[in-house]
Amino acid sequence: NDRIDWWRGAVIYQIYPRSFMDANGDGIGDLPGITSQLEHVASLGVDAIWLSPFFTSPMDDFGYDVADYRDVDPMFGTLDDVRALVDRAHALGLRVIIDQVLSHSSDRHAWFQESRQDLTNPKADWYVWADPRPDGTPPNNWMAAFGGRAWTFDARRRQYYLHNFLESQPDLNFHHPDVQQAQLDNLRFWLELGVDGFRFDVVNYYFHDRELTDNPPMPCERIQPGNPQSYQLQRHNIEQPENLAYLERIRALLDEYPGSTTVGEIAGNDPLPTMAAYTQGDIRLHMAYTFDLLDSTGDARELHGVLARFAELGDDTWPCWALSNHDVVRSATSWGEDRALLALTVLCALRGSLCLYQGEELGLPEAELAFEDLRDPFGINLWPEVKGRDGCRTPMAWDATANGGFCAEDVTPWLPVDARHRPLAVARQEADPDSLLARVRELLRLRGASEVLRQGDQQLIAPSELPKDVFGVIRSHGERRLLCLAHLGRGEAPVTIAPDALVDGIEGWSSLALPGMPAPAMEGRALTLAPGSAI
Ligand code: TEU
Ligand code: CA
Repeated sequence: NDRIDWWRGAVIYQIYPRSFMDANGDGIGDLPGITSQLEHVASLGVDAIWLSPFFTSPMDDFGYDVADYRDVDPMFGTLDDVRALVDRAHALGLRVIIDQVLSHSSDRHAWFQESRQDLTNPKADWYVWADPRPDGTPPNNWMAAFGGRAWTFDARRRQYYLHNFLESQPDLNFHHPDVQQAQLDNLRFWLELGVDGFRFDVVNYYFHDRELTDNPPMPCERIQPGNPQSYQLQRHNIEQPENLAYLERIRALLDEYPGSTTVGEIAGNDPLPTMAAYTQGDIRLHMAYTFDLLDSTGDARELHGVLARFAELGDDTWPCWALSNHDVVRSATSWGEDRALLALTVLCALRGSLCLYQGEELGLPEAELAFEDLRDPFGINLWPEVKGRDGCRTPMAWDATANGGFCAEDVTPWLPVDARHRPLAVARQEADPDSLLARVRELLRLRGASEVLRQGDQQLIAPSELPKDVFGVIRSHGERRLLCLAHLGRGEAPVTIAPDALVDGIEGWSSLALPGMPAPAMEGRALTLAPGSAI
């Protein structure tokens, strides 16, 4: 596995450091805790890990507010703990991708502390400052993702600063060449330390329109009630053309480190074309993802719609698909608790690289939390209209003890362990050869061993050619073609399909046993597929 393009078709396991494993008994996960559990991750057969932020931070957004890009928050450990983690991962055959939150910093970053002093200091233009309108109101109508205006007034400078997220997450001004260079230097620091790549937070948010043009209103049907940012199209606060050239500079840096990789997170109103543009030609990002599948509920038409729209943008692209992460409802809940394996099976059929989120291999459902237990500012600020992100961030379930083995039983974990997670804990599933965990290992082994699945082309089958609720793709690589079908209907009725009618010019075919899926009934050259199954 020392290929330079190992990332193409790879499976990446996302670890949320606060919630993976607490090694020092303070109820918060940490780097030594992660290192101690990497064997579990390696046993799944994944290629890499992605670590959510562990950098120095006041934790207003749980590390997505960085106060020092080159150090570790004491809560998580030290730089030596990062080195030990990277060494252990490499010894286990796992690459290490770390989160980089370049678009904004914490307001406690030294850069912002300096920038806010006056209008003339050396970092005065490192953030996005603007004068109030004559009546004292913010310079334009932009809204923040976590509630309220995207502008906060600073009494010392008598100006507003831009923050697309929390007030304590000021946006850096990427139009400034020194900011561009400073962030490239930070990336180099981590490449020198030995990491294999980066997951870039909101990689399409780096640049804003310097004219500060007002955003247009959102079409009514797309407004999410209670989420103020969804009331307007994010047209001028993010997603500016200058970003393309900057991503090429990032790529040139990465190319100095053979085998390194990048995956960009693309948020906003119309992310699919951006994902295509950023990965096309393999000169900017290696991979990118959007929330389109993360928000899916496992409906055949919905899946086809997203993938077809992306496919139209060209095949010279490389997506990284995921169904769960630290921002969205866990897939075992959004798809249904009885469909956790089905969800991962469908995911494994797709062209692109994949992300798996900690606990997804166990089928953990979204945790239910009382308002008093919430910690996520997004969930707290917009409660009760918007369901926050704490439900997918509760501690990993390692065993069936009170705190799921995440921390000792007499310690209070930073978020409570959901009682429904304990019976699904790793130790429980290890003891059961028919567990979801066992199936997921088989499934990932099957995907890993298949050149067609990892690297092959993909042709989507139009819903009109398939029975209702069936999702299908044809993957191909060289002479080999693989027809992947899933019956995503929730009713009782099985469907019959003739593969010969779907794949042109085949002379013969055989069906592949999928872990945990009933063998399809075959009659002549037709297959019968039960609801909730895949072939
Ligand atoms: O997420 C970007 C983003 O768009 C989400 O915050 C989204 O708006 C929200 O989760 C509602 O679904 C990234 C990180 O993944 C997230 O954890 C950070 O809070 C955010 O950026 C700010 O850094
Ligand atoms: Ca700890």
